[in-house]
Amino acid sequence: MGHLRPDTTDKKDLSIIIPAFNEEKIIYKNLGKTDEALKNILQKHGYTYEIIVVDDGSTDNTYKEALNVSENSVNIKVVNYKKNGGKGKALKYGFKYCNARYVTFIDADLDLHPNQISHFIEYMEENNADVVIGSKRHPLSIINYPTSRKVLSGGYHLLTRLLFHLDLSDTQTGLKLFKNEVLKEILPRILCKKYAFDLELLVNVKTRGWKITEAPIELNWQRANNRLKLQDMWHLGLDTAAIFYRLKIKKHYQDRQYFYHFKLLKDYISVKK
Ligand SMILES: Nc1nc2c(ncn2[C@@H]2O[C@H](COP(=O)(O)OP(=O)(O)O)[C@@H](O)[C@H]2O)c(=O)[nH]1
Ligand SMILES: [Mg+2]
Repeated sequence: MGHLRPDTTDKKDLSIIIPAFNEEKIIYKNLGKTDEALKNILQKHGYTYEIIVVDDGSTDNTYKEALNVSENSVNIKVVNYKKNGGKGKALKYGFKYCNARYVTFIDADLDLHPNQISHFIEYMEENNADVVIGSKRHPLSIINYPTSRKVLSGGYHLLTRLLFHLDLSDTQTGLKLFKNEVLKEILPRILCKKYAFDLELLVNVKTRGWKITEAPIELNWQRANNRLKLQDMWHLGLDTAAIFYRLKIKKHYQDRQYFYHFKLLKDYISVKK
């Protein structure tokens, strides 16, 4: 991380956004682990960070548990809203509270340990990239997760390759790193709120000409149960078809300054409220 110079403005060096839906059993422990990891890989070396937890309308004690951790750490901020909207909505909402040059998305279950963020930052700087995404199909990745999910992930990868010709080997992995300005430009264009959010985001990042690099990851499945339901897969399929329609037929993602500035203004007003 030799090239990441601590910021001299009041901006933090890194914001990490953690979407959380019904995670009361693990959120306390995992936020502690994340804070600890970032202290070691960033703070120790003079870099600053913030952890933004977004409670995505949980119906359990996720919000309370997250607040309990934040009371003991100046680096953790917890935000929430009432109605569950999906991981994409949570990440988009969390970004409104970010104040850092680099922004990371990571899942609350810590299948992907936050220690890996330092490699992501190195990848970004060495490759002069704007976005670094973790890929389960990178030759150096070490992955340990259920076979049913491997099959699903392989099928989805083929489908998206066929439809979008993206030269990316995995759009869906939870760990991603962005330059702040990329998200500022791209997020207002994103309409998907659930799992196809990742695909829509990356399609837009590519369409707008930002550079993406794939990084290896170490993934260790942590959950006792697979939470992905048949209904989620149905939504993923429908949303993917909608992205195809918007990209190829409606040309919705092409440059539309009016649309973009209107959305920015709307988002700004909703944060101020
Ligand atoms: N399943 C689910 N996860 C959500 C939702 N909103 C936010 N999340 C968070 O999104 C991340 C990934 O969810 P997870 O269930 O682990 O998905 P998986 O890793 O693809 O099986 C976790 O941090 C969740 O807490 C939601 O509506 N449903
Ligand atoms: Mg998970």
